[in-house]
Amino acid sequence: MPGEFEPHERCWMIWPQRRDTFRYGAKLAQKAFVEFAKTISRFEPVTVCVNGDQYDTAFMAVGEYAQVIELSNDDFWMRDTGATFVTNGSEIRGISWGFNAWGGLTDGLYFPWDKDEKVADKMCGLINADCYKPEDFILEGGSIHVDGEGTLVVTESCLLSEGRNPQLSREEIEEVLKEYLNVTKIIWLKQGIYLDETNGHVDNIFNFVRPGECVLAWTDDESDPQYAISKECYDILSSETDAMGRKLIIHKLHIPNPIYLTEEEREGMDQVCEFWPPEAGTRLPASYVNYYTANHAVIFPKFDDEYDAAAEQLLKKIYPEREVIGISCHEMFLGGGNIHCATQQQPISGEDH
Ligand code: KQY
Repeated sequence: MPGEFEPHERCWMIWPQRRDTFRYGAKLAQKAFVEFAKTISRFEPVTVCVNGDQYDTAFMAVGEYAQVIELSNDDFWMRDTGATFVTNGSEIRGISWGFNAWGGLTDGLYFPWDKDEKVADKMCGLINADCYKPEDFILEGGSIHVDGEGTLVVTESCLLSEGRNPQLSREEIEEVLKEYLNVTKIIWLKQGIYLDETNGHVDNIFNFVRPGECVLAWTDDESDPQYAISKECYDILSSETDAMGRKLIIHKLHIPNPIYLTEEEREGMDQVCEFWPPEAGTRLPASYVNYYTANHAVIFPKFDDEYDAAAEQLLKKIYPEREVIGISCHEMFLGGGNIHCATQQQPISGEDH
């Protein structure tokens, strides 16, 4: 699996539509999404997948910037339901992991998820790529980050969660990941961002800038529960070497001030059961690390927070060769993820590389 910072053929996304996670029938999330898709399309071709009932709406909104195709789905998060692409240097193939809405009937986030389960297979079909299907193995794309040179970073809280692969030991999970992603070194962080409903996806707390160099979500506020989590990640990353034997250069990317779900935002979401949407006042898992590395660009989430400027400054410093663009992400973020979770890169296959 190439690193995300390597050249892309295109970026895949899904039109936001869920009424129980986005507010006001997802209208505000759709507006934010258009800005987002338009920005990515300046750097690489974009494909937007959409359910049939919203095809015309999506086409009118983003058809000018993206290829819009009908592809049934249950939710917006292409990073997690889409194919993970791998290449052997001359050919590209997809991996269609099992998907159970972040924990199935144990602690998953919705039911049913049958359309999401098929998104990756359909993507591979559309680009005529062969598709691997690991048997009885649940994984989301947001729970893995690779450096393209043999190193994979994951979190224990997610990959060892009860709702995913409880029948497998940590060693057995490692075997599957090594085989399908062709990695030789797996670095296990303990947890992701505080209260992240994905059981702590790695892509909200950590990212590779390039081989040997990474960013880590951070806070200087020792009273914030995030502090102990980030500090533990920092200690693990500083004591590890990657697959090539390098010590990692770690950049601390300060999180925004805590953001809480407001009563007004909650009221805008459809109530679908006793425990959804969550209560007003619930802290949301905000992190600038949830950015997308596009061809020649980095597109990062802005939270209208005092730390937005510091995030932009750091990203510009560590990505001098890329344009760094901030996008107001709040409406998409209300859905539980962010910019990185909403995308899936298709790497350029070997021959074009
Ligand atoms: O963070 C992600 N990769 C997706 C979050 C999904 C939340 C569903 N409500």
